[in-house]
Amino acid sequence: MEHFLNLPPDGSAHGPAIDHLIGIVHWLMIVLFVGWGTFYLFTLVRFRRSRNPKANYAGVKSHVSSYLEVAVLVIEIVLLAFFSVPLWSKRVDAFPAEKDATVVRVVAEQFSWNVHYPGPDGKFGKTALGLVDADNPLGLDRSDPDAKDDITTINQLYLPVGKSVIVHLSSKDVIHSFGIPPYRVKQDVIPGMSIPLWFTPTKTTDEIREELRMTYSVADVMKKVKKVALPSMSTMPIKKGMDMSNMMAMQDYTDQSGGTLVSKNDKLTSENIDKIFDAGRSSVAARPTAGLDKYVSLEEVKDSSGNSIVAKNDVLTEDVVTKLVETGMKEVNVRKISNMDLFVVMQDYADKSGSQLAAKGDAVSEELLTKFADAAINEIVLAPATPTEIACAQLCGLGHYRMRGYVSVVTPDKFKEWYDQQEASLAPQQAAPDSTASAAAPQDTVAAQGSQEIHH
Ligand SMILES: [Cu+2]
Repeated sequence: MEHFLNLPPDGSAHGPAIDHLIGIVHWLMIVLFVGWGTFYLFTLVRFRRSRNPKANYAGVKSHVSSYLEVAVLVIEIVLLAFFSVPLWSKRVDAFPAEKDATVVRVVAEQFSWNVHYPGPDGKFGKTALGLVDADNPLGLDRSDPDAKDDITTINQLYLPVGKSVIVHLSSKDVIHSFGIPPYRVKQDVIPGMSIPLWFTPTKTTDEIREELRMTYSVADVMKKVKKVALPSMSTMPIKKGMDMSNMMAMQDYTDQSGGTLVSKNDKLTSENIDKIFDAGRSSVAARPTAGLDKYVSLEEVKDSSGNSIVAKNDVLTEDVVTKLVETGMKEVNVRKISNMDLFVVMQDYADKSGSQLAAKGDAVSEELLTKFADAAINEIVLAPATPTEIACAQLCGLGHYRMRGYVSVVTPDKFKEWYDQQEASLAPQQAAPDSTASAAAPQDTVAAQGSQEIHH
């Protein structure tokens, strides 16, 4: 059943128990669905009008249905009392000792995860609302002795494998939800509360990525080639209140003092048309929107002076389409975009002459796919770049989808290396504790490293 449900890989010590419970709950639901469904169909036939012209006021006399209901109730009580509640109580009660665990605070905000490590002293430094700013989202008070060695990161949660983790969760604004599917944890994060959560990662991020290896057909993407017509530009008369939302401006429109009213590539909504009209114009240079951003160009396009304006493998965004339209082109050779840029290749690849095309861990780009195709490599092995992410499982606002924290579960050695590095980058700031600017330094370093280290 667990296999059939296609659950994400499980890298947590308590994961198998959770998956097992998910499995039996599904079995119970299948039995109930089939049982009640069959009973419903049975009643439709058995109590049809032609056979029962008169209603029977006595109703059912047998006790079978009562026994069945009791049986369902008993099964549900067993599931709750012997599976769910023990599992749940272990999650919320049987916390490991803090000295045996990696202890970390995670403070959610719209739309990021702020991570706070206590440093070697094991004590979280004081935080204060008044100190919160863009460079110090946690409001950490670096003048507090306990705070001197504290490490903070944004959207980067590093953890060593094989050691329990205790995460103290809180939120600065709205309700978020801290969920890491491969580690089978999920907990709502509520402003004004500090909620602890614990789990023991048994697999590193790299190991989980290995489990997600899959073969991808380069040949199939390359087959999705076609010629698409480009929209043409025209000068259209305008009137006040006109709506041309499916068209876009092909030039900037300014008022008398030179202020921009409507920019090139802006949609010609009725407000924008009114702005242009009110500025004393009676026509507008426009083209229909192309909606070709699902395609990448197969050709390089140069302007009249020979400068490349669209490179091979560029996505045909509206900006790019405008550039093509301006050259007077009527159609362009494209292929469907692969949408594989969140994946990395899982082995080294070289062309026939032996020169390297990609190394394990390289991100899959449209350009790289074209290189593979040119080298006649038809299939590649890939996996998600970031298989262990903190997903916010709560619709917490319009930027909710941007709220992605990267979890890097690494070997204890690598974790120590990372931790020491973070500590080392704190050193110059300790020499100048009064400087607020330097408080940002460790975070900048982390943010910069983070983007590179995702692939490791
Ligand atoms: Cu959120």
